Amino acid sequence: MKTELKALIFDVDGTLANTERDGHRVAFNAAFDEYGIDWHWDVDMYGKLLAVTGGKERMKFYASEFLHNQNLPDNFDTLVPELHAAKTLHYTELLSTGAIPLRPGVERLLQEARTENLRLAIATTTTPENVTALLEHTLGSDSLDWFEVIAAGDIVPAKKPASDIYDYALAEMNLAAEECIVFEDSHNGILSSMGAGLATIITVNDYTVDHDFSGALLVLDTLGEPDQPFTVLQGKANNHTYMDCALLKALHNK
Ligand code: XBP
Ligand code: MG
Repeated sequence: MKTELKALIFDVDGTLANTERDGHRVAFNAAFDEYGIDWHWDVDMYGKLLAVTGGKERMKFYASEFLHNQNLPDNFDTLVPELHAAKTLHYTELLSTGAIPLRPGVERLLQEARTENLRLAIATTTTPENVTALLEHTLGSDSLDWFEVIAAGDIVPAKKPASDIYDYALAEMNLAAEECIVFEDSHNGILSSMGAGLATIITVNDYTVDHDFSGALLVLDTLGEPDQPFTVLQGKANNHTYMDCALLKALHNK
């Protein structure tokens, strides 16, 4: 007899909402402008930079990988956290305009999971303020309480693809990996969740559609809606056309 499905754990960036191209990227560029730094990350370059999770880590990766640490701004190492704080302000301001909606099916599935008493959590590398801003401006302030644990940012020493953030969320909820299903969107994300032993459903986006999702429970284009069916890219969805708790329980029991 398999264990009962008790909780759903969600990644944020790329999974709850497509925040990278029109959110984080734009905010990084605004912070560079604010500080008079002549860096501009276009859509293609930003895709390459997503190889590294975490904004501070991403700036250092850009400096080493693409600029070979040449001609960097003065005091670059101490500037990075400052630039990152400025970027977080630009990002949260952008979200407060309602610029970035949730992906299809996300709100419906969260609501259904609450009705069915499935426990909810978040595990992300992004800064905690960014999660709060996204939830508040899409689902309303009350939605922060829907999540028993919001594991985010520098709370653990190693960001995804390390499993630390998922290990942390499981420990906080006192749950075994077998009792949960994770929603992710990227290769680094699934490496992290599978590293913690967690079954993982993927919804891809433009930046991650070609990633390796070996071992995923299911790979979809979106979670789908009753009038907006998902496309199954890998795995079997038992003739369902959108993600709901019945499909989650069936997948969990397999
Ligand atoms: C998300 C990220 C984040 C954001 C930026 O990865 O890599 O770093 O791009 O957030 P995942 P910060 O979805 O796999 O958790 O700038 O706040 O670090
Ligand atoms: Mg992600």
